[in-house]
Amino acid sequence: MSDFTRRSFIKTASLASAAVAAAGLGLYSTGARAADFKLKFANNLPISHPMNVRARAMAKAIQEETNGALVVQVFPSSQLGSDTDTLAQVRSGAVDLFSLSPVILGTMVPSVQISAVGFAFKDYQQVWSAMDGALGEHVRAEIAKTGTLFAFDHMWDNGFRVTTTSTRPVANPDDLRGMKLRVPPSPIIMSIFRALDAAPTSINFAEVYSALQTRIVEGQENPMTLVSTAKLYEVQKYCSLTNHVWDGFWMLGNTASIGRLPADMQAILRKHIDAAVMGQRQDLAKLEGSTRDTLKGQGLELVEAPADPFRDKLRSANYYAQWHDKFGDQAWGILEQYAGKLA
Ligand code: X2X
Repeated sequence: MSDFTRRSFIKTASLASAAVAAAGLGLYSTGARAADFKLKFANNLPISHPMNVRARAMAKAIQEETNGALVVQVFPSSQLGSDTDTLAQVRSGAVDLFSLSPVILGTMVPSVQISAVGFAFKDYQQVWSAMDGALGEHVRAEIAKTGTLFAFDHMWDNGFRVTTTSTRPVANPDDLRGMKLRVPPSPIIMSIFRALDAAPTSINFAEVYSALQTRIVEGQENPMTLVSTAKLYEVQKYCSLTNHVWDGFWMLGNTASIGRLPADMQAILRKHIDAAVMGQRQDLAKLEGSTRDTLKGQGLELVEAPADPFRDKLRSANYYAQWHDKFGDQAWGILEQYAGKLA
């Protein structure tokens, strides 16, 4: 008899004794209330994005393994609100799980932006060594210091951010001068494009398509998988392969919400989140090549944009020195352990 069937058996046997027995299992301390737990998982990605494909499978697997005792409801595409709204909700516990990029979480915990320093990571070997290693550990400790949030062990992948535009290609930093570019509500992404003399504007992702369509902005910057799944190619002409920042999503949990789950349920939740995250990383790796062809097929002109001139311009604008100062020597040293010397 599975653990969860045994529990429901206990529950029907007698509420009084069930309450005592269930308390021993950590399910609940008083009688009557059902042992079911429901968690809301919010994210800002399109329903077709590999993260949401994996998240649906994850929710199904959790429900099956707990015989319905734990249900995770997935809310994609900013259905519960914009990123900044949803961050407030996960802090309060109105939302229990939220996948959020460190570039936006940085509005609450500035130090977590260290994984988004411009042109730091050159490939995924560096990315995962850092984020599944000491740099990820450092950032998760910073998130835990909030007391209201924690981050699960491994990050979802978003990808290397490229720059799409409707007016002109971006092959070098001079092409960005004065360009009205949408960026996420993110101090570090804003600072990159200010240092490159663009004219960045913070807009939540939910409004990006319409901002591009109405020409409020000329362009935006995001990984190719998002340019594809959010159909941004419908309102853009060029895709410049700047790869200026590697980005991911921390799977954030409201500490109190998740802490209320019995220990074995928490273990099941962690196991399936990890499996979904690792699977999604592989999905994006597989999509890398085909997404270029898809975007070309959708009419986007792909433009090479070698990193060195951008990196040199950031250096001359004191960008690296400023962020080194903000993050401090210890954290910066951990970053350079994986990314090499940055300035
Ligand atoms: O808002 C964005 O650009 C996105 C979807 O990449 C993030 O969540 C940072």
